[in-house]
Amino acid sequence: MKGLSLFLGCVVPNRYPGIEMATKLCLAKMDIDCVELKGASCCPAPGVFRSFDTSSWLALAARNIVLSEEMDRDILTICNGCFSTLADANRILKNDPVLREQTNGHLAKIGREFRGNIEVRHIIEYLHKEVGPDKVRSFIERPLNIRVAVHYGCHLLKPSRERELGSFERPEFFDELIECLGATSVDYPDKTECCGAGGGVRSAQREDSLRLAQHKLSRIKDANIDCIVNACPFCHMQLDAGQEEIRQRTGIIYNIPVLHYTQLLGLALGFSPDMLGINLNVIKDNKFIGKVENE
Ligand code: 9S8
Ligand code: 9S8
Ligand code: COM
Repeated sequence: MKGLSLFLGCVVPNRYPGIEMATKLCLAKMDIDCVELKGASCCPAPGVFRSFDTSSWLALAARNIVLSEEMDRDILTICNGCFSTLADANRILKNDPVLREQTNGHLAKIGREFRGNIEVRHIIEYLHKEVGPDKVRSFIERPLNIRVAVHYGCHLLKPSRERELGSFERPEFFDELIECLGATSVDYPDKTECCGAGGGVRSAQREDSLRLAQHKLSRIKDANIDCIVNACPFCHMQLDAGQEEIRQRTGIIYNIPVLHYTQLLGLALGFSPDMLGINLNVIKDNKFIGKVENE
């Protein structure tokens, strides 16, 4: 199997740099061969660019893929949106000779060519398939005795015919990666529902977008959990910053800590909450931090 190149996307470097720290600490600790994908641009975001203009979406995605091809490494994404764009574009370009030729015409202008010899991975499916919950468990230094509401997000599961992740209506792979850290993944209604951010909805229709987030957050609050765990910085932003936006509009206070999976994993691997950037969230909950640290 090839080594990996880490594709950061836009939201992590610009809004939640703690997720980048957490990812790098976890990969190093688990001895996973991964280097940064230098020179990458926006993936570009599937729900936005792809919806407007497929050929420029494909050309920009192809350029990012080619950067990793040139290093002979598979791409590792830490965001559902980036995974969606890069995995879908990679598959389309491998299988459709017409689109591949058209895209290579664009790439030729910058002296590059799509060859189709690498894979695109998402950190959750990668850890589940290539490392496995048992091996992940073997790295744990601080078992987490907490209740977690996992939020899969849309693009990790769909289009389901392309994802090969088992059931997309009742998926289990993400829950298994949480339970192997000692935590309990709590079931709640509408678990696989959208956070409301994707597809440009958060930018274009903020009020509708927050209504969807509010629905999801209230379901989660009722489940009596310690934190939400996601695998997508865009979901992360919506569920974290969105809580404050909802408070300003409605007065409803959820106060639920939100962690990217790499931050939860980092806690279990023994890193401090500060090293993992958990304090960079909008929602700061010292009770949660105390509970994790005093176990
Ligand atoms: S890059 Fe630009 S906007 Fe974002 S984070 Fe994930 S999806 Fe791809
Ligand atoms: S859910 Fe629906 S479209 Fe998405 S993956 Fe991330 S953002 Fe939240
Ligand atoms: C969501 C990405 S993760 S997008 O807004 O649908 O492009």
